[in-house]
Amino acid sequence: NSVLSTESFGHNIIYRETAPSTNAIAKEEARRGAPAGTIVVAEEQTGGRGRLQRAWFSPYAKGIWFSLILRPHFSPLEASKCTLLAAVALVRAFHTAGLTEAGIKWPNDLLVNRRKIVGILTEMDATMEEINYIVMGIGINTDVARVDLPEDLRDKATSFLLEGVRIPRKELLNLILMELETLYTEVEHNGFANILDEWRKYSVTLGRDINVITPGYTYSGKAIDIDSDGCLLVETDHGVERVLAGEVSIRYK
Ligand code: BT5
Repeated sequence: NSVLSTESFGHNIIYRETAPSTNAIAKEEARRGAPAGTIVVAEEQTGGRGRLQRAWFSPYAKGIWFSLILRPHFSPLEASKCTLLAAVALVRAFHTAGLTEAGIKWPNDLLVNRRKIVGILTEMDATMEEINYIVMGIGINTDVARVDLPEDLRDKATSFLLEGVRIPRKELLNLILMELETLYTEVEHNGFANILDEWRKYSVTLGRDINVITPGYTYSGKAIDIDSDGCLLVETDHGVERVLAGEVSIRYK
């Protein structure tokens, strides 16, 4: 903890050499009353998860695989914007670390030169009225080399190493926790508006022609903006569609 410069984020650390998924552990710990700001970090995940039950590749000591427990006072309806908050915090931290080309692909990816370097998975336990906890899961490829990548990720993924930026994982995690804490504190006081503005600046999705892929059907259009709920607005031949994060993927055309 001596290296941490945060007020509370990361002061309570649950560290595992290996874990199925840090999100699963964090949810368990949150249910058992772990305080806000607790993080779960693993060197390796054997069952790392993305959205829609997709797998997240998390090889030993080659990345930062962690989950942060939050207990916010805002409405459960605002929770999905935590993913946007995390993305903005990560871009800021990456800038400080010397990786300046990272852009945000809505809703939960950071890309460098069209390749994915970060995935974010936000999960929540809440009633209609209030949030019990949020678990924000973040996976960052730091030391992943080309040979480490499975075939299907060779052309889709990148890392700090592959982008030629070297930074110790602890240092990067500290930078990230500082930015997350700063933005989260700002949101608890002033809401999400400023963060959505900053998100727009870092977005590599807005202005693009995209395919929206839902489990049921696919359609195409142009990503024009996000609204105050963090939904993506897509201009199609039939008018503007409002796309909710969670159950969709988008693909650039
Ligand atoms: C995500 O899902 O991008 C969210 C990933 C969240 C991972 C963190 S790690 C800590 C915490 N614990 C967990 O179990 N999860 C969180 P999605 O948008 O569904 O993207 C998944 C897709 O990304 C996969 O289908 C692959 O195509 C690709 N992918 C998997 N592993 C990758 C990696 N290491 N780097 C780049 N792309 C990857």
